[in-house]
Amino acid sequence: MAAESKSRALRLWRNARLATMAENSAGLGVVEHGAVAARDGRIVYAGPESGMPATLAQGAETIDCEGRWITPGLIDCHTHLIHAGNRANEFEMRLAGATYEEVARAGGGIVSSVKSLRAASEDDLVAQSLPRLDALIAEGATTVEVKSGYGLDLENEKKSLRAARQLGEQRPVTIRTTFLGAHALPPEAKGDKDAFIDLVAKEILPAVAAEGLADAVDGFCEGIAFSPEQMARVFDAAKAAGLPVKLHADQLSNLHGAELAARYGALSADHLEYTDEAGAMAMAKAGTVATILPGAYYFIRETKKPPIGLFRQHGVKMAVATDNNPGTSPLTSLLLTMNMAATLFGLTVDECLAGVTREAARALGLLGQTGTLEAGKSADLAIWDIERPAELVYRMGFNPLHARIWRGQ
Ligand code: DI6
Ligand code: FE
Repeated sequence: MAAESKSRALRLWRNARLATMAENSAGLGVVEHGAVAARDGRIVYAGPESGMPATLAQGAETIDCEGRWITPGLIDCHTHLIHAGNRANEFEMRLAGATYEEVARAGGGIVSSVKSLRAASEDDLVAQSLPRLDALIAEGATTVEVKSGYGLDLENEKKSLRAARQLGEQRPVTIRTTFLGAHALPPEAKGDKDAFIDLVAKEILPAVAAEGLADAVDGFCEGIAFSPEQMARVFDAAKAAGLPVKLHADQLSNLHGAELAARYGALSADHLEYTDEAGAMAMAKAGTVATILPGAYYFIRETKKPPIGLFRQHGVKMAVATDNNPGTSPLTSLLLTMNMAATLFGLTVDECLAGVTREAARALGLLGQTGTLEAGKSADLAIWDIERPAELVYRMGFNPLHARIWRGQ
């Protein structure tokens, strides 16, 4: 009996080609004749099949991958997956000529999603968001970050984060929650941004943190949202609550959000279309990951590209994510997101794949747990019917996933 349960806990995927994405290996960390072994949901070996300790093969449940590629399970490190309804109507307005900022200033935009979210129950939010999560999972996602930010008061922010946690109970996937209270000004704030930031920093954030509902804190630093000074007050509250920070920075203009994020040791600064060299240098120094969000760039027809060359030059790590949200990126495909990052911004195949695995894990503070195929990490794998990794970036709207493994299962 004991031997039987032991053997069940040991699983071996052999006859595979691996893109380990390991930090210290060149490129994708390719292993041509590779195997991955996992015990109790953790990787105990990932490398050449010939170098695997013989004891691992004994009693293991063995899966012949028939030469398929194995990558780390994909990670979407920036989503607003929990939302109610959609904004296809605003899409139509923009097609008729309005800009995203004009739609927002006319009372549409984020605030219209706030109205929908407040009207929805927690269970309704979960039910509406599960199909989006399922779309990510169907393409091999094993970890997904989910932000609040459409509640904008204590009850509705908590409801959003509880709904996000529920997603992780209803599906075999790791959910990381981020409190995005400083996303937009709710109607009841009557234009007083400072008073609202006080409410977020002094009441909502501490309460959310005390209930353990958030793994990190984010904000929208922008002309149509909050100033760097206001964001700093939220970040101070996050630090006081012991939570790491991230920032929507320099998406529509350069308010030096990247530098602000770096100053607070942020896990990531995200969007970054208008970031300048000083911002890139500050991020490099702080180890803040640049999260590239080509879906939003594409969807709002932005023309200013994030400074990929500066990120490379200064050694800023780059993650790639969907930014799934109803207003600027109704995108639920990490494969298509990689294609956009390559085609629109010139990321290489290696950068794209690192961006949705290792660097996405880093952007969530999870690099010790997932994001590469290395002993000690969670056995989060994606097995693909492809001949070469470039195919994952190359196709548009085709899913070559063969199997997805989350924590060894
Ligand atoms: N930047 C974005 O692109 C999204 N949020 C943000 O801070 C847009 C969210 C929305 O329009 O609903
Ligand atoms: Fe976003």
